[in-house]
Amino acid sequence: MILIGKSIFQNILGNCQCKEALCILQKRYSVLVLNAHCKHLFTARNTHSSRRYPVSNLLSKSKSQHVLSWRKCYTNSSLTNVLRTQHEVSTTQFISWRNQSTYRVPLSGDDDSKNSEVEDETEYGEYVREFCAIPGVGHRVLVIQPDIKTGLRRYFLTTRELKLEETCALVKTLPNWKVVEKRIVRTENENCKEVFGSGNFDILLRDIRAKRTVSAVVIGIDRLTGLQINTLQTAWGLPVYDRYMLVLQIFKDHAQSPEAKLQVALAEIPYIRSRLVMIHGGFDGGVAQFVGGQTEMLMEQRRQLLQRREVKLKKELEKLHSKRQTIRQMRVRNSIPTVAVVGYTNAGKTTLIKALTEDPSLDPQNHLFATLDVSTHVGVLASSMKVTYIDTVGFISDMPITLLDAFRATLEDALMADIILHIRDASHPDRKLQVVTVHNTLSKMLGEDTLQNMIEVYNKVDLISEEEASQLDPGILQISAVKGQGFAELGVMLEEGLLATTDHMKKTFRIPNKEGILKWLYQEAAVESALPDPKDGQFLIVRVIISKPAYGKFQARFTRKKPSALPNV
Ligand SMILES: Nc1nc2c(ncn2[C@@H]2O[C@H](COP(=O)(O)OP(=O)(O)OP(=O)(O)O)[C@@H](O)[C@H]2O)c(=O)[nH]1
Ligand SMILES: [Mg+2]
Repeated sequence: MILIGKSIFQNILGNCQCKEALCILQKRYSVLVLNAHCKHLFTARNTHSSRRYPVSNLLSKSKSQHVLSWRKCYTNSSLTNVLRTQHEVSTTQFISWRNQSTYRVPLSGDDDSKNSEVEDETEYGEYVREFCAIPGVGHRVLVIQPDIKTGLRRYFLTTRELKLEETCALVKTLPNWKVVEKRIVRTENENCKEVFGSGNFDILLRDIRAKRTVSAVVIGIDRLTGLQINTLQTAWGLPVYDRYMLVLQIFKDHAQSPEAKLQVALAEIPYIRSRLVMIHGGFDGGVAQFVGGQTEMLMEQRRQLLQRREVKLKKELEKLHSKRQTIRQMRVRNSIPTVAVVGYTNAGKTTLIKALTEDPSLDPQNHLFATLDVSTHVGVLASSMKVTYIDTVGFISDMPITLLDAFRATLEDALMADIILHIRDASHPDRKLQVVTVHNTLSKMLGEDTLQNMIEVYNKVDLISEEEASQLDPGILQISAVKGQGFAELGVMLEEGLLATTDHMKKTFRIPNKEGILKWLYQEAAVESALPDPKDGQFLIVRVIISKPAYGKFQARFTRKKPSALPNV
């Protein structure tokens, strides 16, 4: 039993008339099932061919007993359902022409809505395999960084060499991917079909064909068009990837929680959408010439499928999101101030939180996008003030906003924190671009106001010389998350910031030297110090940081008229 997909049919149609194509297929396969995509392609080709054959005519003349009716627009899985119920076939295989692989198609049940969900999943799975699948064995990669001098993609605050290094770092983050060669290639117009001008393109073509050690090419551009990818892949005979694809794969690889997995699945959809549009929207060769009528209908079906999937994923995410909102409300009730730690990927966010909280669950790594899940960790400042640190996903330059959009809900939630702590990597040669990237991304996502409650620090100063340190932006605290350098000053800054942005206040009480009140204060507030009153040993002078509600409770419980608070120190 063979189920023929669009691509294989398209390939056969590419070389002959419709009637002949059908004959070839019938001879080749004992049972022939052509799905809706084939139908559309076939019809489109038929109306454009010099010899016209109505599809129904062809079918009725067909000798094969096993060609299923095309009257209904089947997707692969609804066809498999027909096969299962009418032909008692329990499994079938799908042949994909593009990646030359054969894989099983799950058979759907009888329930209609379940069927359509399974259909969607199966069809979507095809797109993923076609546009996003990478081999598990890894790749030996040639990284090409286009040298762009003008236009929106020109290098701003960075250099082509640094950009090349970052693209290589992305490649190396993927398991079993190795950079075997890297080069910078000049281009006048990176938007053209071949990305590079004819001279450089020919040199690349010659070199790549001669190299047997290279199994894939990565172009250090945020996003290539479908047409560009097709053109380069055809010319070079190797898979070609852009930075979006790399980041997407890293995200897929690092996503652990259900939430992160859903977000990555959501981030994948715009990528697939753009690839489908590029192929069927009239920009690419092949099917583009048949745009109109049936092909438009097919495009519309696909658009709706992607939309359905997007809505479904967003709903599932929303469920998790509301769960997190409840946690946030609880946090507010418990009055523990929050600090969201943000920054460029690999800047040291997780390392710093681990150092400040000693939370063993945190696992900092020398990888790009090691953290994809928002997580919270409670630490205590020198003043005994409890703080919840929120670890977040790192940013990267040229990150397509569609990719980040998938993480927006979680980030927005995290960034509702009382303070945003921006970790800059002082040791990175690209630190200026990194800082601007973080600022732009935050203000793009959450508005300019977000930056107002932000504290910034330079991390990794143990890796730079004193001279380099003196050239950093003055007025920004320098720390080392690994060595603990600057932690005292950081603690003070956080405390001051939190006192300004939350309802917490510093108070000094004179209380009787009995266990009861002090115990209560230890439970409800952060006790900085509790010392005997030098004037009267029967009393204690207690310095606390206390929230407004807790202060209200203190007054109601332990003071009759006015609070016996001493003036703030
Ligand atoms: N020498 C030195 N290395 C540091 C310092 N802070 C972090 N690192 C290292 O930098 C690498 C990245 O640290 P992470 O804490 O995972 O960075 P991150 O910002 O959480 O990265 P993502 O989760 O990928 O966004 C790790 O190898 C850390 O050991 C520092 O102050 N000094
Ligand atoms: Mg991290």
